[in-house]
Amino acid sequence: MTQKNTRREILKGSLALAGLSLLGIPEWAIPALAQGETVVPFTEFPDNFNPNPAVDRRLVETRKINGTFTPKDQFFTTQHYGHPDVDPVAFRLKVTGFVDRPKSLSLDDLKKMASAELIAGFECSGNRRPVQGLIGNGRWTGVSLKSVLDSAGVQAPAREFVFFGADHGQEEIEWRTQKFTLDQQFGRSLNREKAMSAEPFLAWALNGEPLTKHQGFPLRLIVPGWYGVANVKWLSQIHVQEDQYLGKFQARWYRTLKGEMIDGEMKWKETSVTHMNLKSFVARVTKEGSRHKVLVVVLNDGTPIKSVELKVDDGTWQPATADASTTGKYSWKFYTYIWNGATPGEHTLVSKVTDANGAVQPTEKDLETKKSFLEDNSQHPRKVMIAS
Ligand SMILES: Nc1nc2c(c(=O)[nH]1)N[C@H]1C(S)=C(S)[C@@H](COP(=O)(O)O)O[C@H]1N2
Ligand SMILES: [Mo]
Repeated sequence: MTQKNTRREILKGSLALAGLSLLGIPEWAIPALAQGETVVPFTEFPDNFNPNPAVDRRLVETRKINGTFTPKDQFFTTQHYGHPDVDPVAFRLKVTGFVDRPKSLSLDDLKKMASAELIAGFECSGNRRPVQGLIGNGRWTGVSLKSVLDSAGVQAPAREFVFFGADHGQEEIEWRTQKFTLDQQFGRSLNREKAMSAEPFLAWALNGEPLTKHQGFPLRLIVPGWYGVANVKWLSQIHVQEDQYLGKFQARWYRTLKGEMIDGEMKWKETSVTHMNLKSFVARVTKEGSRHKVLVVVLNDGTPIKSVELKVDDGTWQPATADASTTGKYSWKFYTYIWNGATPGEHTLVSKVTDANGAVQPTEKDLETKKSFLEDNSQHPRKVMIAS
């Protein structure tokens, strides 16, 4: 609380100096900008937007994004049971179930195995308009999941790898007419093919520093290219089993209900939230002299990006330019569009991304049959106000 207040005080102070509040820009909107560059307000944004709606929740203010990697004190944070305290000295990662050599690994044991780096961004599958703040990009340090599993010796019947966090809570579990209230750990699973692939990563550092409590100290799983929910924080156990894991956050909460026409018939599909869908959105618009600069953020499952385009009002799609600072298969990507001749008043800016396989970011209309709100990767028309 104290920390937050202090930060707010500082923000208020610098705002008063800059006089931005006179322009109607709320106190938290202070991106570090080039000299003479100012932020153009989004008129669709909630006036009362609060990037810290609760002690254990933080959203990224996309208009403040000013670097490839999201700083640790800005990285979004969301989870179901709050932030548990894990003692790093007593910490052990247990590997149990269908393995030849069950493990109980300290942080040092893990660090001795290898130390690799991974650049990966992700968004929560619930990230959506108008704020789009459940998103971040990091440089993670850790060891590949595969090397830990190989050292434990995965046995033939193993089909499902369950990742438990140290966080837990009381859950009411319903089965037909029965109800049980039970204490449960947060758990998520990967199938054998995914778990044993080269990508999944066990990270102990973000941007070169130990993970913060918010981001899963001391150890978390990162599944590059997948939605945030796969990235189990405060990882304490990997249990290898034969049966599918059907825990609440695996089988019930993180699924998408969507209609699909197959052979002229509507099929209602319920699918698991896994890899990120191709998405872009206008993160901020700034004014530099007489021209405006539109920053577009792109995230997907790692498929190379073919193009990003931007449309102003009823104009034609115009190409945006890739920013060289955001390369790397699983990094988020920045694109910029220079908007010349913007006229005073309200305008709508919308971005659209196409990947190398020809997949195109859908419109809101295209996602009409998606009933549940997760996995909203639709094009997001941003409303901005150009001052006269
Ligand atoms: N142990 C644990 N890990 C978790 C969660 C959780 O509730 N418990 N929430 C998941 C969800 S839904 C998201 S979007 C990401 C958020 O990661 P971040 O807080 O580092 O941004 O953590 C995931 N990992
Ligand atoms: Mo999430």
